Amino acid sequence: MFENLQDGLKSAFKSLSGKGKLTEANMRDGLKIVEQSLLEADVSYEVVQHFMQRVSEQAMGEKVLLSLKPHEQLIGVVHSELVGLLGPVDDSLHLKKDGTTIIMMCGLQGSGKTTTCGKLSVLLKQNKITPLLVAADLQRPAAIDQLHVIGEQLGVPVYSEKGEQDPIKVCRNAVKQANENGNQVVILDTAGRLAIDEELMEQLRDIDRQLNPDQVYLVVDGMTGQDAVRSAAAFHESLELNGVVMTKLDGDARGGALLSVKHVTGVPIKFIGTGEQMDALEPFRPEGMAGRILGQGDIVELARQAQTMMDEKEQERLQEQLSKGEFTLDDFRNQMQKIAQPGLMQRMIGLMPGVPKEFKEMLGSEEASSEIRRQMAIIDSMTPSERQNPKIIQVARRQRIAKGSGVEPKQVNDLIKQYDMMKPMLTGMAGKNRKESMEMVQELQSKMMDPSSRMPKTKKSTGKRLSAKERKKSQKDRQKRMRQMKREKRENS
Ligand SMILES: Nc1nc2c(ncn2[C@@H]2O[C@H](COP(=O)(O)OP(=O)(O)O)[C@@H](O)[C@H]2O)c(=O)[nH]1
Ligand SMILES: [Mg+2]
Repeated sequence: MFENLQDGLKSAFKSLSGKGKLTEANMRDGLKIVEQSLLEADVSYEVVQHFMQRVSEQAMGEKVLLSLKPHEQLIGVVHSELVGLLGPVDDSLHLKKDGTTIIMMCGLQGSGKTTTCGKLSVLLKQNKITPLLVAADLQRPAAIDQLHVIGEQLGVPVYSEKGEQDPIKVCRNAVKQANENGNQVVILDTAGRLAIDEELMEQLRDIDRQLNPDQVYLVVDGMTGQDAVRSAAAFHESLELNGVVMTKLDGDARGGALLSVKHVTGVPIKFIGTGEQMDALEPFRPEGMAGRILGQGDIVELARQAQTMMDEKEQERLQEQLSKGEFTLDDFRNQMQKIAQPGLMQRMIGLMPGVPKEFKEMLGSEEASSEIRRQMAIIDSMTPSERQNPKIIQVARRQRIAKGSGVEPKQVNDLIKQYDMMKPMLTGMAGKNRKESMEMVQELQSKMMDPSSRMPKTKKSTGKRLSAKERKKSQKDRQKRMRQMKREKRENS
């Protein structure tokens, strides 16, 4: 997410690190890079000015300039100013205790309204609430079908009236049905247009007046940059929005829209869409987002997503099993299958703190997911008793399993080794108190952070000493790199 912005900010901080105490001139240079990165990320000019003024005031102060690690102080300042720019946010849907809560979704065509209706249903269902989705986009016949497909996929009821021309009528009847059926929440999927026009606004205002929704959300496409901000301003003018859902932040979005919309329009972002899958909607938290922009990850969101991978019953069952010291290859396979869901791995990796970019790319790559699929195939080729007790897998069995899953016997071995490493860690964690298990997670994390401990090496050292000629070449290369680095340092300072 927002890689260019991340890189830009990183290079700004890097230019200041290792300098000890900073001069005002050093700091000004660093801040210039921060400003440049924001502008390149398509943050609105006005927001950049405001932001830089606040950051500069603090950065030029004694507290930062005279501190021992000024660049770390500056990161802290930028972090808190980002949080200030994005928040405060209230990600509650404000559901009524009694009666039906009506949520109206609006936005331009293709912004992700219908998809977001489905995603919101997933979040609601996690809280044991089944909403009624209403097909109020009557502009395009396919829109009704699209909502039905999503409803079916998620097990959520959809209300529609084929052939009806009046969206207000459809919405009214839908609310009536929700009341009768006891759906606590009604989500209206309204029509959009290619561009903002008065007719669209009039239709939406009409629905707003007649249905009196409790929450009105605007869905904007985060990839469209400042256009998203402009459309938020226009919709807010007409409808008094309660919040924005910014979608498609998983793609090439540069981050400018996300950072600008609250300051420019006053409407907070409530949720962000981070993928086409139905579980790719996150409640928006400014602290977490600031952390991600600064490359520090977002542990809270990571934990939230990890939790949604398993329902309560499953978690309980696994805990109970683990505390008895049981964790079979079947369980191992289940865990892998969860992680292998399309898009999930990439999203989770993006939230991890301190993972180097190349490593992220590797873990999120197609290769990594096909590796997981391969591992699942290996387990699938085992008999139930082998899965219960992998110790019985010796040469002959190993060969049979390898053949069955189309891998080399060594890969079967590797998988069992991995499992042997995980099992004591997981079962050990089950009986532990919070502090102890956090220590274990940290240990696991530091193992994960050390790319050499997990990354398959592309070029393996043979352990042989290089020939004289090769040594000379490698020395030359190193010297060249050093000279280049020195030159860059001189140019930057
Ligand atoms: N990558 C990505 N695609 C999305 C996201 N949200 C929606 N889309 C895609 O955007 C397209 C338009 O979405 P749709 O919900 O039909 O938009 P609508 O016209 O506003 O109802 C579809 O192809 C969706 O899969 C998102 O968060 N990330
Ligand atoms: Mg739609």
